Amino acid sequence: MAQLPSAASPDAPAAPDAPAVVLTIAGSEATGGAGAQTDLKTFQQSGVFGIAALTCIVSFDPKNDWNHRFVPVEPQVITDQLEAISAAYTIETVKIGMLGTPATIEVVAGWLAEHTPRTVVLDPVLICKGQEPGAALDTDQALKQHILPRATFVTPNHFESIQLSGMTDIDSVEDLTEAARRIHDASGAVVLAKGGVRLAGDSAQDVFFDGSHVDILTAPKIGDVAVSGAGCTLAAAVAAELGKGADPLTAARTAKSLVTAAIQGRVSSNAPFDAVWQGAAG
Ligand code: PXL
Repeated sequence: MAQLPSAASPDAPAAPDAPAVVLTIAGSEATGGAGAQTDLKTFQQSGVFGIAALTCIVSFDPKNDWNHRFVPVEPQVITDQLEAISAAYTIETVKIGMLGTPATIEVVAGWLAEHTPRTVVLDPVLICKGQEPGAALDTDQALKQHILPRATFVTPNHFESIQLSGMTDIDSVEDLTEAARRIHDASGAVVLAKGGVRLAGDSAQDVFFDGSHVDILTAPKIGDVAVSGAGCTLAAAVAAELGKGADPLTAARTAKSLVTAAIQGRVSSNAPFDAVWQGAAG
């Protein structure tokens, strides 16, 4: 009987270089434009092995102005996912997206404290349209208190930059730079504060600050309306690049060009917003 070559056979092809492993701890957004689905597409596009632990299920409601229906995953089920993941792999690079409740934050903060991954990219998702305002405030407080200090890289959008910096408004790149400095001082993390379509002018400008160096990342603005999933894609691409060994500024630049291509190649649907398409990055 002919013998099948085993992996150890001298005839077996050489194994390719193992990809970097990157974990996202994020919510599911069912239409695939944002959340964990977007993170996994970005990881694949960036050439890393993506893993996801789900924190909540978001289902937009087309009968109610596309508001978010938000269902948290049981804390024990989040713990179980993280247990399986960290038994299978040593996780050195994590991206954190929507957490959604103080109970989820407690689980994730505990896991971060136990496993101390080298790189923690935090997309500080503060608001979900479907959440009850009181609960959202508690969640925001818990995120600032328990997750932000563990982040090594933070990617706040315009609204999140105002909330995290304590500034009353951000109207210019100078304001955004001040916000990035304040968020760095509060967290110690590298900050990529996103101006996106929110600041006046023809370009989408983001401010990078690593504690000593400020860099303004600029790309042409594509339309005036934010595209669903752009923030998730940027943070996931930063995590992927850091996971592959890039330095923070190079990771930010590569992520910015991926997200710009993904916005250019966006997909429209029957929902009132377009979704980014990572595959357009080529
Ligand atoms: O884009 C922010 C975001 C992140 N994560 C989930 C979401 C959204 C926005 O809808 O649903 C799960």
